Amino acid sequence: MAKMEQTLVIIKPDAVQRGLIGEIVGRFERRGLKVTAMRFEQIGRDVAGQHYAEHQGKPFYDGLVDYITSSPSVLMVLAGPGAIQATRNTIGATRPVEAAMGTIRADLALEVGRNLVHGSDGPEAATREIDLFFGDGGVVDYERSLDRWVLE
Ligand code: DAT
Ligand code: MG
Repeated sequence: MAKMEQTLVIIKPDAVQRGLIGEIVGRFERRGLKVTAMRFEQIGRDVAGQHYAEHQGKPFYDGLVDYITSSPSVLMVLAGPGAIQATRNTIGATRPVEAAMGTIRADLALEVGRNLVHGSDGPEAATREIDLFFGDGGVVDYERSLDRWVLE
């Protein structure tokens, strides 16, 4: 079995406004990923700046922060074997027109600045982002009875 991991997902403001929360959460659930934290919140500019610190100074940065703070998001932690990569490839490539068919971004989005969902891009980012959004608590460790049918 791949290494058990946790990853941070943001269902971004465009997805919430478009009524796609259930569709997106459902795709992760159906894949077998386990929800271990979930919160509905409008991200503030300060936290958005910390989350997207790697992009500070890039031409799209201000628009990115405006977008992610414009309306509420759903913040989630997903757990499972290889959860970081599984989540990234369920989401699809950054630019929706380049994303593989069957991914969330290819199926439901068109523009890079309205690409619906965020997933941590590696173990260090996952740790940092889970700490940023759930460092004060909210990640729940629990047994899921169907796991013997999902995990080897
Ligand atoms: P991802 O969200 O796939 O991890 P990223 O971390 O490179 O992509 O960038 C974060 C977000 O910033 C991305 O979801 C959309 C936006 N973005 C990235 N590159 C961009 C670009 N060249 N023009 C406009 N927005 C961009
Ligand atoms: Mg990224």
